[in-house]
Amino acid sequence: MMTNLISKGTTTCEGCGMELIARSIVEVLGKNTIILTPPSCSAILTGFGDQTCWKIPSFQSNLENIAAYCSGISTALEFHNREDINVVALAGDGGTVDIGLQALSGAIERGHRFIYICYDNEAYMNTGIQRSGSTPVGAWTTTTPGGKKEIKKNIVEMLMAQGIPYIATASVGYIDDFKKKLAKAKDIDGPAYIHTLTPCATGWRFHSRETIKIAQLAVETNLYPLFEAIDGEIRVTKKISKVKSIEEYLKMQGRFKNITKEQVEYLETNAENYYNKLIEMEAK
Ligand SMILES: Cc1ncc(C[n+]2csc(CCOP(=O)(O)OP(=O)(O)O)c2C)c(N)n1
Ligand code: SF4
Ligand SMILES: [Mg+2]
Repeated sequence: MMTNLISKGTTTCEGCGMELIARSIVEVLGKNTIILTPPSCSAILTGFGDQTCWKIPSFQSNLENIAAYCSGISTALEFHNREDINVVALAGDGGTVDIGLQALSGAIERGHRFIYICYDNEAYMNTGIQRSGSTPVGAWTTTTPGGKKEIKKNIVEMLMAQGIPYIATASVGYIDDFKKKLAKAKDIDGPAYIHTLTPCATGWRFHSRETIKIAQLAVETNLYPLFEAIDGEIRVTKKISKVKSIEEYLKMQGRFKNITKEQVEYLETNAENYYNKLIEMEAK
């Protein structure tokens, strides 16, 4: 198993959830991998000029077109009978659910073989913590100083509606679950998508030592259920028997300082309903 395909010193913030996901990607997929990053915090790993943290081929796309680049690279590899090489996008939530959505949807519709990993830190962090379509209701960002009014976009449901052959959610708090899902995604003969929750100490306003705890709590409160769907068949990969309090999760993060009672109630009801819906779909 390869564990050293990213250099030791990087300039991500202390406790960055995205960096842990990046390290797990190279550990699971190994050196036969081409990694693409858009403008975002993952671009820190790709670097600039002749400096990079990756010890595998890497490519920097634009924010709106990473999936189009994946399509092209994947097609070229297919032409050269090099399907042993993994094509992987590591993109943020803004570059996925907002700005790059059209290219992603198109690449999935055409059925290219590539793995798209969205690391969701729930805002445009690299440019100064602006709200994205993936920012949850009630969260402070620099463009929602009183808390976001709108609800989080459910990109996983959108892509499932497109009939993607493999899709999963993951959390940096359950890294073995992420690695298993990535190993499955590698063997899919078509597009695979993993939506990964990666807390960001800088933008969410918590101490960097709490990254894993917060990522686990998001799952244990049912705010962020872990599941996968292979050809539309859902399997909940982490069953929650004793649901933890959403208030506990919110209190750990400065960004929810001004969340309203109604918004908390919405989060609680929605989390419960969505988890129950997934369990019902699994039973079917
Ligand atoms: C079309 C376009 N709009 C805006 C930008 C400026 N920009 C660069 S990185 C970035 C933030 C991306 O946010 P996200 O995808 O969530 O990744 P994160 O920074 O959170 O890691 C933005 C807005 C850009 N490069 N291209
Ligand atoms: S701003 Fe957040 S996502 Fe970006 S490097 Fe820092 S901790 Fe990681
Ligand atoms: Mg982001």
